[in-house]
Amino acid sequence: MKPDLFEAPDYYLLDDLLTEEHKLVRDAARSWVKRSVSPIIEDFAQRAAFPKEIIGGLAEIGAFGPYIPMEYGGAGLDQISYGLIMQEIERGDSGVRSTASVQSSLVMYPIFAYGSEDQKQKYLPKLATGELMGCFGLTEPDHGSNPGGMVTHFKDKGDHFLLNGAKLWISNAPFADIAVVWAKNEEGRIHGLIVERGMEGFSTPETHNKWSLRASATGELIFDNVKVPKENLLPGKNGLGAPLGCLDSARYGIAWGAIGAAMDCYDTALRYARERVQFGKPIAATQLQQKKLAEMVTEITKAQLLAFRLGQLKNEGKATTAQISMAKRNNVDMALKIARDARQVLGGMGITGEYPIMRHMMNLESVVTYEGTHDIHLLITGHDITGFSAFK
Ligand code: TGC
Ligand code: FAD
Repeated sequence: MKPDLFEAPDYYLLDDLLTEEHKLVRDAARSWVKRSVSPIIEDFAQRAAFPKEIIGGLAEIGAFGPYIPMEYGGAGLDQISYGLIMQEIERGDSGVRSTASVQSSLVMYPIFAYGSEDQKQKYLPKLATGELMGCFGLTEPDHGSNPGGMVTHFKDKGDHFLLNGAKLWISNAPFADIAVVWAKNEEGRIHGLIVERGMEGFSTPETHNKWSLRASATGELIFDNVKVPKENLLPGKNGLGAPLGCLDSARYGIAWGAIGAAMDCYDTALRYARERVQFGKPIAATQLQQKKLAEMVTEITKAQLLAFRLGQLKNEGKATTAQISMAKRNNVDMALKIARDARQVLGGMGITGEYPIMRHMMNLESVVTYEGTHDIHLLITGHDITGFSAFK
């Protein structure tokens, strides 16, 4: 793979809107990605292996619980800093960002928001340092877009709960120490349970043969009469709104993360187009390639402004689920289209691992699907503006 010469586009001088803290956090994440992710990621993606050695670095740049208060080991940052960290990590690789998203928004967030004080003290500091890694089990083989139909369930056995069922497509599952699992009780009400590796009847087989997110470990969660201690139930919230509330936080991070992947594709294509000579002149001097590059930077700029404003709304506690859906959907779609155009700018070289574009493009096929598909987010907007749910 080529040396990482990344320079971020900032066409509308977004940096002027950032605080010194935002820029420090962003620049620290950017340098770490150049130093620790870019040199190794292509090799891990080619081998479909998760680079465990990056866990410590992710913790150091504050990627595990950026907005979780410092008293629980988090970085205590605001939502724009959180977004900027996700942008920089996904600039390196969506799978690495996935690892951070799951740990922060899908494991630390539910424990922080819905957990007991004992659960917070027990798990959050260790999750923040990466000493413990977690995963989030919502999706099931027959319930993806419709998680409310889940069949994984638990029964009250007096001194413990007995958990049965299966989850599919779970990021980090093959190596996670704990899983935040969503399951129905005997009344059919959804609750969150913390399941620990080593509990009898709990297994996490890895999902192989992925063409996307190859540097992220994905697996199943199988629960075969697992005895879960009663103190492992998250007491603070139940119902489908509990897992969906975590998704709001993760989807917000993805809206920023996708900008990072798009920036990397644009920056790579721009540099290549300036250097690649055909018909006696750089291809960047041709109108067709300029159209692609000009449209890319326009779309990145629009996505940056959308994410920044959403970050302000999140900081003020005013961001709605539907606003987050719009940003996740728009920005991931934008990144995927840019990846496809950028790959064409590189011609045949675009399909190789010498450049990051094809890897980003394949990764983004998962990003456009997980955390709610492109279609589902459109329908969430449709519901919000018309008042009619297309799901019922
Ligand atoms: P619906 O009737 O609309 O809602 C049920 C209850 O939930 C409430 N609610 C929310 N609460 C908090 N935050 C949100 N985002 C919420 N959205 C809805 C809602 O108010 C209601 O509450 P109540 O009290 O009235 O009961 O539910 P529905 O069954 O019609 O489904 C709605 C739908 C389709 C939008 C939803 O289920 C959905 O978002 N589906 C997509 C599933 C999804 O996103 N799965 C993601 C799995 S995790 C993942 O992909 C991780 S990848 C991570 C990585 O590697 O980076
Ligand atoms: P389906 O729900 O079967 O959808 C198939 C198609 O039908 C889609 O195009 C969808 O948009 C469309 N569709 C569905 N319903 C409607 C409708 N009402 N109207 C119109 N079209 C509709 N889940 C977790 O819980 N935890 C994780 O950590 C996690 N990590 C993941 C990692 C990867 C790499 C992947 C690929 C997925 C991951 N997921 C995870 C699961 C992910 O959230 C689901 O794949 C996603 O929600 C879609 O569910 P599905 O794959 O079952 O597709």
